[in-house]
Amino acid sequence: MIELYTWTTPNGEKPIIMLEECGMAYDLHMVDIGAGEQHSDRFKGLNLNEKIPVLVDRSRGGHSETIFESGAIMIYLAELKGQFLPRSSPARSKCLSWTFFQVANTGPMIGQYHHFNDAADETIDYAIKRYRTESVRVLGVLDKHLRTNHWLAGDYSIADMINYSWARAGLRELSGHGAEGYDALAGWVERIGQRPAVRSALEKLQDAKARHG
Ligand SMILES: N[C@@H](CCC(=O)N[C@@H](CS)C(=O)NCC(=O)O)C(=O)O
Repeated sequence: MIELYTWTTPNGEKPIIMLEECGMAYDLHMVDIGAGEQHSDRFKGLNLNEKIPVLVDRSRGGHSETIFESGAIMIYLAELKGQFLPRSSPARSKCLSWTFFQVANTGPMIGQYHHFNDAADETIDYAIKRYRTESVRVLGVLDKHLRTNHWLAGDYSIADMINYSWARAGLRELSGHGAEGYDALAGWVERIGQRPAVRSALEKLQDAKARHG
């Protein structure tokens, strides 16, 4: 059985979207990061970095696999199922380029912008401006690519799934602060959000959050 440890954040949404897209069975374990559950000894045993998401695959016969970092989880599932990641390059390397673009750019930049703009206990104008400018820029890179591409890397793939949640959050947070007019990106976010697997993933996550004690 696959076990997913996650929460209702952009990084937490990615693997459940993939699991739903692949039609896989899984157990959902909610880790309330607002309440600090990621710092428990039990969770540290799964990810020393104390961050969600983590996937544990106990369906491998005699041993189990524990995978942290959302990019690694997406690639693991894609290879396990033989879906949503082309087997050979150039299609594979294109898909991996846009996958790694997400974990290296939109996640850290928008995440830091959100921290300095909304959560920090002191206002540091330089940090807010720096992360806002970079967030708007990397969203602009996605928008530019999507003006001439229906999906990020050929067919719908892990590159689209992994970029979706941060792009959706980024457009919401940065419209009116430089990310307005990204119509191609907004259209792509809308297309992904309408997919039955994506809707089901996000609903299941919210339901599990509501049930989490
Ligand atoms: N690079 C990691 C980032 C994971 C991450 O930042 N997770 C956040 C939630 S979106 C978290 O667990 N934060 C809790 C904390 O920092 O204490 C990935 O892609 O999996």
